[in-house]
Amino acid sequence: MKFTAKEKHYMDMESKYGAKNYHPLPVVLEKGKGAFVWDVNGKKYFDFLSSYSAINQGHCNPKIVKALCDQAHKLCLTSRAFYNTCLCDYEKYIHDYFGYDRVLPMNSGAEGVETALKLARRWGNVKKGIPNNKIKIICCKGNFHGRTITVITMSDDPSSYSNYGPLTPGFIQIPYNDTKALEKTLDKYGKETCAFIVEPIQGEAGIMVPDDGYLKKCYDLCHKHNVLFIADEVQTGIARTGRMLCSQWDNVRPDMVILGKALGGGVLPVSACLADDDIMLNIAPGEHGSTFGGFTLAARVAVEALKFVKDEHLTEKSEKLGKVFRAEIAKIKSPYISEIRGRGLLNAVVIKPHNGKEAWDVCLEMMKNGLLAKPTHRHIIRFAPPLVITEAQIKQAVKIIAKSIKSLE
Ligand code: IF1
Repeated sequence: MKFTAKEKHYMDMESKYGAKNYHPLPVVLEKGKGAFVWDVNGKKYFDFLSSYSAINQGHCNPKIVKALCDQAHKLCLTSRAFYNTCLCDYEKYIHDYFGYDRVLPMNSGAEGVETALKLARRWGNVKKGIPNNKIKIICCKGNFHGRTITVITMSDDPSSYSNYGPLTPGFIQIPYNDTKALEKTLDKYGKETCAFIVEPIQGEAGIMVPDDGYLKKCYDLCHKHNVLFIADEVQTGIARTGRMLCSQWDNVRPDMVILGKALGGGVLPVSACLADDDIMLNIAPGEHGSTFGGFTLAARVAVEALKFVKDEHLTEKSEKLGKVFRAEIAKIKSPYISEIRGRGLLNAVVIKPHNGKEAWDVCLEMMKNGLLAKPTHRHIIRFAPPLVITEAQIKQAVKIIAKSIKSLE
């Protein structure tokens, strides 16, 4: 591929001074607005990754940026050593919005997951009476919950967990979308199990949508064994799948919900654990926290990010436009397309290699044609635009996808 001097300038600098923990698509972005981004040469693209569903409200959302800037001119950070005028409003807002007694505010999604694991283990010890060194948590193969040492312990992807030394004990992996496996494991280990953690749709695994009723059956099995049902909604939450929380597709109210990504409205890392008092109040002052957890900017931004989702009916839009997207993709007849799946605007197309080309080549072609998306697990392209995209734009985007795939045939 040929790059302009400007592009090379940025790519070479990153190559020289940055850790090499990513392999980005060769595009250098400079500006974003709504469902679009522009590169350093002024070329416009549809953003069909949305930073892995962190930009549900659209790039540089004016209302969210205003909330950030207004607060930034007043008071940016107090830590939790003192009260401030923002956190309590956010706590009340998110309480009313999702209906949980309390929120424990953190920053990244992985910190949200770590916090949920700590709350669950503490509940298991204090409330369920599981001996400290026996506490277990059940998780699913194919999961992605983040990249900290304990969280990668739950992973069955060697590229996630290998060669980092000893991992954290106390986790049992079972197959995803398999209630029999959960039942068997709970029958055997239920007494010392405090929680089952699951993505309502597995994102990184390739937008794996479980069978209807799977989440509900898991929830019921967990409650039969006095085990907490934890939903990792970091990627699937906040209207992405056509419900405010993806768990709602099965009418499940998880015992604990982990939010992240779009909770920060595409401008700040904001995550949260939602739970009722019986779980939340087992951690005493000074036993858990974070310097920036729930800080004033995050509190103001998160309220605006959630408000925007409701005011703009993004949940309904996501469900409606997801159907349009999948229907339009289904019209593309190509040896490259072997499957389309998803819910709402969290979708994936499985690419069958052909003519020596595969998903990465399709993504490069789409990039040339003005649409950005990236493969996961080599052959699956995730398509997740900001939820502010319009129906006309969805159809325009599918035309680009079709043109790109056809050009490789
Ligand atoms: C990367 C993946 C997606 C998540 C769920 C927790 C977290 C994530 C369900 C942790 C984060 C991000 C991480 C990012 C790419 C992206 C990703 F490809 F890595 F797996 F979306 F699928 N739970 N997912 O999806 O949240 O700490 O990142 O804020 O690491 O490259 P985080």
